[in-house]
Order: sequence, then C-alpha cells, then structure tokens
Amino acid sequence: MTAHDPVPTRGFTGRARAADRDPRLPPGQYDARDTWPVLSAEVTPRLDAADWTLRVGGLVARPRTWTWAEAHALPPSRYAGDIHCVTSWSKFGVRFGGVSLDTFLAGAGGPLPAATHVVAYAHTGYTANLPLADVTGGRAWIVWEYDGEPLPPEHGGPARLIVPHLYFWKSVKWVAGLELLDHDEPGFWEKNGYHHRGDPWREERYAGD
Ligand SMILES: Nc1nc2c(c(=O)[nH]1)N[C@H]1C(S)=C(S)[C@@H](COP(=O)(O)O)O[C@H]1N2
Ligand SMILES: [Mo]
Repeated sequence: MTAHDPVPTRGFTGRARAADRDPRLPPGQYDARDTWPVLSAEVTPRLDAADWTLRVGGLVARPRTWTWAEAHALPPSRYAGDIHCVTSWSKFGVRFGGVSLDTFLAGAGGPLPAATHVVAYAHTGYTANLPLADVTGGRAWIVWEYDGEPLPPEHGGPARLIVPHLYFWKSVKWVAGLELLDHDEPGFWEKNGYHHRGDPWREERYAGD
C-alpha cells in the first residue's frame, strides 16, 4: 500500500467486523474453536470415581453426601451450549452430561429461606462463590460426561460443577460440595480481585466491573 491508496476509516472496518461477529460471542471474547484450554490453579488430582463424593451442606433442610453410585442413580440432565473463560476464550456448542444441581438441592431437602449464596469447593481446596439464584432453576449441573465420554481428569473428572451462563472460573473442577450461606463469601479468584458474579455478557471480569 502506498500513501495514496484509500485507507478505510476505523469506523468502517469496525462496523464490518461487528457484522461478522458471532452473536454467541460475549464482548471481549474470541472463539477457541476445536481447542479446549486447561486452566487449573492446582496440579490435576488423580481422583478415583469410587472415592468421589458430593456434599450439599450449610443452609439446607437435610445436609447430605452422595457417592458416585448414588449420584448416578439420579435423573440425568444435559447441558448443550457455550462456555466462556475470563481469559477471553469462549467455546460454542459443548455437551456435558450429569445431573442438575436442582436435583441435588432437592435431595438435601431444599435451601432454607435464609440461604442467599453458595460456596462451591473442590477436593483440592479451590473454591468459588455464587449467588444461590445462579445455581438454581436449571442453570447449574454436576457433570461427569463430555461429548458422551467420561470427563477427562484435567477438565475436572471424575466430576465438576458447570454454571455455563457465568465465566467458567465459577465451574469448579473436581467438585466436592456446595455450602449454602446467608451471605456472600469470596472464593479463590474472587479474593484475588475477580468479580463476585462474573456475567460474561456484562463483562464482569474484575471486582468493580
Ligand atoms: N478446582 C478448580 N476448578 C477450576 C479451576 C481451577 O483452577 N481449579 N479453574 C477455573 C477456570 S479459571 C476455568 S476457565 C475453568 C477451566 O476449565 P477447563 O480447564 O476444563 O477448561 O475451570 C474453573 N474451575
Ligand atoms: Mo478461567
């Protein structure tokens, strides 16, 4: 290009790009396509499905723990849709299989009226806080299948939480349980400056966003 060539204005190319942009892509995200990055603060634990348990405790009517076999006897539920990591990759049309978190909450007698938030925690100690309303009403799952196959250990197998409408750091891998609370309590990333809720469509990346 020489100095005499017409140069498209910023505004023109910006509009063209906006028109091409996949509507499934929240602001500031890119499409990871066939890749699925692994993001772990800890070394992948080797957890035997036979030793895996899930505890639902705190402000529920009947706190309880499920074994792998007990969890698999519950009615199955699937998520097919998109996921969004705060480091800016999104992945479209992923398929997870497991059980709805609503089913586990009901199995624990349901949340007590005072419950407003949950802390989800991993067998490794990783935690994430969530408003109770974000993990009820068919928006959160405990999953052990990806694309019909067992969930790989590096992606949280034998089982993880998924809350796909929020940034994926809320989707605790190697999930061990949820504690229902009457207040918000920051988890691992939230203590380190990340947003308490993390809605990708509102770009709630950091505290104060
Ligand atoms: N236990 C645990 N869960 C975790 C994390 C982690 O470091 N440890 N990282 C979170 C983050 S930042 C993201 S983006 C997703 C990544 O899941 P993936 O590695 O399967 O892509 O897991 C979330 N859950
Ligand atoms: Mo992430």
